[in-house]
Amino acid sequence: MDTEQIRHSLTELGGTFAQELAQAGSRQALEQLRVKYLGRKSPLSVHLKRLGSLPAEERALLGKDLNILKVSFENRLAEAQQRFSERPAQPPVDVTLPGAPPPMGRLHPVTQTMQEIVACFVPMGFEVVEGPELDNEFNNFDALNIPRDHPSRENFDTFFIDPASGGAGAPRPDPKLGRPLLRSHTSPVQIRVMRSRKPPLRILVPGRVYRPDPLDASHSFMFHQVEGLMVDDRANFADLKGVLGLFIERLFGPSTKTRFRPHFFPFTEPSAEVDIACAGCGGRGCTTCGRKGWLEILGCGMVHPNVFKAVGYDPRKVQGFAFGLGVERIAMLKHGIRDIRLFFENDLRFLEQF
Ligand code: 2NL
Repeated sequence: MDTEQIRHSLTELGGTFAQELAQAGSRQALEQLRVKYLGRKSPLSVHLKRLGSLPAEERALLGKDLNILKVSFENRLAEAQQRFSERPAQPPVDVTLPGAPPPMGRLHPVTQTMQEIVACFVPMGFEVVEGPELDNEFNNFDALNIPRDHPSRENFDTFFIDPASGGAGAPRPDPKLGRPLLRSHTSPVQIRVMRSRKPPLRILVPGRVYRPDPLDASHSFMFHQVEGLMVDDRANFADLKGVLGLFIERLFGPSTKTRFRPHFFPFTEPSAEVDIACAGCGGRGCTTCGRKGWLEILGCGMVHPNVFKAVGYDPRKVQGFAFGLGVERIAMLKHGIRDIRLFFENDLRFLEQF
């Protein structure tokens, strides 16, 4: 072959290389191409070996061309190699598919129960009112006919707050209002409402309350209450029974048996506790109801005249009833929960069941 024929064959070689490279579908195919076009027995190598026998001028020119082709083959093979070392193509994304649902939260079972309780009273004309968890001795005790020497005022029965802990700007404790404290029931909110409004009143007060009880399966230093108060010139014990009867029907079902049992509260007279027949045993007695057949669900009574006097109402002109219940207790009865601490541990295995 003279140099002219060699050049011609190189053009063809470049063409077939490009064709075969485009068809190479694997690493092995590329390796075969490398051997065929760059290996020791390849036309390129053979031509390069023979360069020595050519006249100096032709040798330089053809050598240059052969080298350009060789480098070009090497580069294109390396490029193709890259294609195969990339990760296998992902299946295309279907943008019309619905997205992965984001994890949804929910209301805490105590909040759910509180809302269910409130929803029973709203159709009976009760208005929801909230007030501060940090209140004072007057609203929490004095106004509720709990005198200064009453045992529930002892340091051990209430969380008193050191007024000095508020710093230099802390309000000076008013001797009439007494020391600041964490409310032990939501009644101080009713006191606030009665002191600022005239009857008739129908209010419902949900909220957190605090009592320094040692923790056990049925006691917590913080829990939730819903209290209710109705005051006008004629609201009587029959109205109390009607309102609470309707509440129990709505929350526990229309055939729930109830009983009113005499009781004592300093802020009501007469007072009662209300029980429902235990759903676990149908009144026959089981471990849920302590073999009594009845479950206590709330306390109630006619507002004591001393409470009306304390808020500036004339007990000869107004009368009314009040009631209070523990939300956790109701939630435990409704769902068969055996330990109140589960509500406050934030364990999702518990909370996600509601
Ligand atoms: C219970 C019992 C009760 C009240 C709360 C009340 C409030 C005012 C006046 C009169 Cl302002 N009474 N509240 C009355 C009776 C019972 O709660 O066992 N709660 C968990």
